[in-house]
Formats: sequence, structure tokens, C-alpha cells
Amino acid sequence: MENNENNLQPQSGAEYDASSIQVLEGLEAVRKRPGMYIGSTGERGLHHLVYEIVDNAIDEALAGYCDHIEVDILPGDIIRVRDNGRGIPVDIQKKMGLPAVTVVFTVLHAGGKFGGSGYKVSGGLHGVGSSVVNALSTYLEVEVDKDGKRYYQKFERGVPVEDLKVIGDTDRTGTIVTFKADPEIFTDTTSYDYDTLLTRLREQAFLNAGIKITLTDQRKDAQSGSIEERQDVLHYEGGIKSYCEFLLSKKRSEALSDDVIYIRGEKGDAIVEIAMLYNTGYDTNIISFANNIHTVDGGTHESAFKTSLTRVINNYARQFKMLKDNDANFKGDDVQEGLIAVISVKLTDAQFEGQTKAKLGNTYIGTLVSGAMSKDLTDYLESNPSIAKAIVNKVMSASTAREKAQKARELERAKNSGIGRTRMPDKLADCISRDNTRTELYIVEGDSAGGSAKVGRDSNFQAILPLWGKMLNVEKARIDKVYGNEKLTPVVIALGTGIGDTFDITKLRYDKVIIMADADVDGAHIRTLLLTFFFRYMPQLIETGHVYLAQPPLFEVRKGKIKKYAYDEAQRDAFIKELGGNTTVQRFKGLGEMKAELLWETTMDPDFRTMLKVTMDDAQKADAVFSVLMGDEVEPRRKFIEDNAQYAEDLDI
Ligand code: 1YM
Repeated sequence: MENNENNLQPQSGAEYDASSIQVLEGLEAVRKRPGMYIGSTGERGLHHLVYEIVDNAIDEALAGYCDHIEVDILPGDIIRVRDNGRGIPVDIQKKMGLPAVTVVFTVLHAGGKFGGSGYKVSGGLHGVGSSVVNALSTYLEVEVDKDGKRYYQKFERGVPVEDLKVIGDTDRTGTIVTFKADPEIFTDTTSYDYDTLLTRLREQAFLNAGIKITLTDQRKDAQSGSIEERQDVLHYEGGIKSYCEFLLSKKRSEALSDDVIYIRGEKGDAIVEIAMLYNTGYDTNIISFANNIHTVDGGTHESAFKTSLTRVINNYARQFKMLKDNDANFKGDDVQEGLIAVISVKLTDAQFEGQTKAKLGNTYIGTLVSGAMSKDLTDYLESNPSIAKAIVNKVMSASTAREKAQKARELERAKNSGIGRTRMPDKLADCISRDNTRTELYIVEGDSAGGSAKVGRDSNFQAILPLWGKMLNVEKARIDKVYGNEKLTPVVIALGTGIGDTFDITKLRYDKVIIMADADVDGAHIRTLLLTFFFRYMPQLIETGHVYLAQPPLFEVRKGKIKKYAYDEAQRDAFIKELGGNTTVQRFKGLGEMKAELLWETTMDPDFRTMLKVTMDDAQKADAVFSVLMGDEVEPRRKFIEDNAQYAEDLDI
């Protein structure tokens, strides 16, 4: 463009001054760093050129002078945008000594400086307008129909190739801009995607009720070579209400009510408009705009909408007793389920925040939105009780579903006890060491035994997990529903391995898993249950030799200061004989009766205790016993009890 400097002709004797040089430097800056002005030089940036030009036409429409905008994709991916507005002014602008239209297309940021329509920010991503498009186009032509004449000027890569001139007469008014994106800049592609343009133009047509936008594709079909026009006419008198209906039509769900709720508020120059429609679906579709720019990251208008919606619906539900005094309030997620909402605000001093500048920052807009919602939405609900009822019912079921899902998630977390850092069971008195080659877990029957074990243990490496309550009958058949089993879940969590398919021996938190139960029928129950459970759900634990049975003594044989502990009757008798007369014998009724110190000495001290290592054989036997005890067949159960008559009196089957 260096060679074209001479084409920027000063008008009517004005000197070639500093501002002209600024213009050239400005355009050069745009071509050097196009990303700064249009976001990218990829497909997005390319389409952005169209939006920039269309935005000016939309501004003209918002100012009330234009109602039809035509966008044509011509063969060769040339874009032509036409409007029927006043036409860009052609009179000489004093400061530059150039026609205003020339300034618009050559001076960076010129767009907003001429006053005019109030919401000039509508210029897409950065709002820099026509001069940027011009700078990034191999050529651009502008035609202005105004005062009975057609004006024309052509530019190449932003620089005028001739002065603005009159090329004929006309009886219409408006502006026509035709340009070709520069492939030197848009190195990926200069080919437009019809649907991308359609989506954006449709959005603009919704946001600016009444404006008609026609999109036409006149490019040759790549395969057939024929020109097969594709055209969409976008024209929505209903504005953002129509937008909600359109968004609904893209879903499988149905509307909860026929009409779209419409809310509007105004203060000074600021306007807020909200359209909302509940549907039978479950997803939420809230989209917000500020000055027709999609605020993808929300902002004050969107947050205020969400907060107010929750408040208004809760208030309504309470007022009409659909929420009782004891019921918790609905949450944001509840009131947003199945909601389609479009929020559009217009303001003169929009502040866009965040990395992408797609978040509205003006706080007073939030206040305006809240005020409008409180008043209009409350009014609407009160004057449409059947719709209000349908909405509250929908919100109520969302709330119930959310609570259920929450419970399910908690259960799921308990299930996946081997994964990640899981909260250990409350009853577990864990050991200090995390060296799982030497740590031990004692699974103890009953709280009182658990108490002695806790006091007696060496807490450096011994952990205690008490299990309590009756096992077998209460738990009948529930071993298959291990997940919900309140006795087995703590075991699974404490072990850390997970169960079944997800069992992972490397996650085992202890070297030895020791079942410590009384030698009576309840002790037998708990042993059977645990061994069956390990056998069925974590056989590897047994195969790798991690499971043990503690052997608490049954008798204390005493003579003077000498104490001996016997683990069965034969041993007891042998001790009596050995000590020779005057012995006292005490039978331990259960672990719970043993003092902590004694439990340590006899059963838990690794230097003196005896333990049985459980084999797969033992576990299989336990499983068989369990099946008999739990099975539906009465006869084998009766026989088992007979065969094990010494337990029969206690068994409660
Ligand atoms: C196809 C693109 O740019 N239309 C358009 C732009 C302008 C006007 C009308 C316009 C604005 C004003 C007064 C005003 C612009 N004018 C300027 C500037 N279509 C398209 N249509 N008269 C006409 O804002 O006061 C910038 S854009 F600065 F020259 F006034």
C-alpha cells in the first residue's frame, strides 16, 4: 500500500497534513496485527468482517431509518451488504477535509465519533468498524444513495484509489458496501460458510425486532458449476420472544405454556428485555446480550436474572403454600431446569470485562434487571395461576430429582471406596503408620471388645474396626447388596481395595486383616459372614494370605502369682495338671470382659499371640455354612443345626 499514498487526495485545497499520515499509519497497523482488531485471521475473523459492516446497517435500523438489510455472498466470495437507511453522510468533514464516508472507511475508530445512534457499541468483538474491514480487503467499494444521487468510492487494502464521486441519479436512499477479503491476511481461507453467517444474522434479526435481513448465496456450486441460490429471509416481529420459540423448536421438548413470558425495564438510556419459556426438557438455555453482542461469559445482567428468578419463584411458591414452612428453598438449578431465556440489554456505556471481553460489567444493569424481574415476573405469575402452577411443579420435580441424585452420588462415593482419598469410617481407630507391609487391622465384634482392643493395642501399627449388632438374620440375603450394607461398607472402606471387579490388592491399607471374635455363636456368626464376604467379593485377599483369625484365650488358670491362658479345654486341663492342685480357673465369657492389658498380652502382642491364617479352603467352608444358614432350603438348615447342636440353643434362624 506504500505505493498508493498519493491516492489519498486531500479535498478542496486542504493540505496533505498530519491526520492523513495518521490514517495510513492506522491502516498499516491493522494490516500488521489484524488479530488485535478482529480477533483472528482464521474463519472466525473472516466472518467477522461481514458482521462489522452489517452492524453499521443495524445501527442505522436501530436509529429508526432502515428496515431492510441484504447480505449477498457473490461468486468469488465477495460480500455485498445493502441497507435502505439514510446513506452514510458524504459532506466534507472539517477536521480531515474529506467526505465523512471516506473518513468512515479510512480512519480507525471513526464510527462512533459522529454521534448518531445511541448504541454504537454494536460493532462486534472490538467495535472498530468499517475502516478495519477496508484495511483487510483487497478492494472495497461503497455506494451511497442520498439526496437523489448515487455516490461511489473505491479502496484497495484500505487506501482510496479514487475520490468519492457521483455516478448517477437515484430515488432511493441507503448504503451499499462490497468487499473482498484479502487472502494475504486470511491465509487459511477466504471462503464464507453460509450457515455461520445465517446463525449470526438470525440472532441479530431476533435481537432487533422488525428488521428484515435477507441472506443470499450466489456463489457457483463447486461441483455442478451452476448458480443455485440459497436464500433466507430473517424477520421476526416478536423479537426475543420469537427467539425463545425458535430455540424451543430445536429441541424435542414441549413448552409448558403457550406464551413466552416477556419482561421489560427501562431507566435513562438503559433498556433491559427478557423473554423466557419453560419446557418439558431438563437442560437450561440462558443466553444474554449487551448491545446485541453475545455475552458468552454472562455478567451483571445474567447473574441478576438468575438470582431474581430464584427469588421470585421461591416467594411465589411460599405465598401460595406450594412450598411449606419446613421445606427448603428451591435452588438456582431447580428453577433453571428446562428453561429457555434470552436476556438483551442496551446501554450507552457498556463495559466488557474478562479475557474475551464477553462479560458485562456494569452493576446498575443488574439492579435494573432485578427490579424488572421482581415486578413483571411476579405480576405474570399472579395473573396466570395455571401457568405459574405448571412452572412451580416443574421446579419442584427438579428439586426432588436433585436431592435424589445427591443421595445417589453419596452412595456412589461410598462404593468407590478404594479410589482416591476416601473418608475413613467413623468407627475406625486407625494406626499411625501408613507402611502397609507391617500394619494390622483388627475387625472386632462388638463395641465393648472394640474398646478394650483400642486401649490395649499398639496404635503405631494396629488399627481397630469394631462391628456390632446381630449379623445373620438381620442381614439375611443382603450380602448380595453389599453396597448398602452398613456393616460391610466400613470394612471395604477401611481396607481400601474396593470390591469385585474394581478390587485392587495394591491398595490394601494393611498387611494383616485380623478377625477377632468371641468363641461363641455370635463370634461364629461374624466370622462366617466376613469370611463369606471376603471369599465372594475379594478372594485375592485370602489367596495372598492377608486374612487371619485372632485366638483369644478361653480360660485363665491361676496358682498364686502364676497365670496361664488356655485356648481350649484340653490345654486348660493340662495347665491344671502342670501347676498341681490349688489352681483357680476363670472362663472368659467374651472379649468384652477382658481387660485391655490382658487382651494385648494374650491376643494382640505379635511376640506372644497365636493366630490362624485363613486359607481359601476355610473361606469356602464358611461360604457353604453361610449358604446353608441363609438359603431358602429349610431341610439342610435344620440338619446343620442338629449337627452343630451345641450352638442350636442360641441360633435364631
Ligand atoms: C452496508 C453498511 O454503514 N449504513 C449506514 C451507516 C451510517 C449511516 C447510515 C448514517 C449515520 C448517521 C447519519 C449518524 C454511518 N454514518 C457514519 C457517520 N451500511 C451502513 N447508514 N447518517 C447516516 O450516525 O449520524 C458512520 S456509520 F459517521 F458518517 F456518520
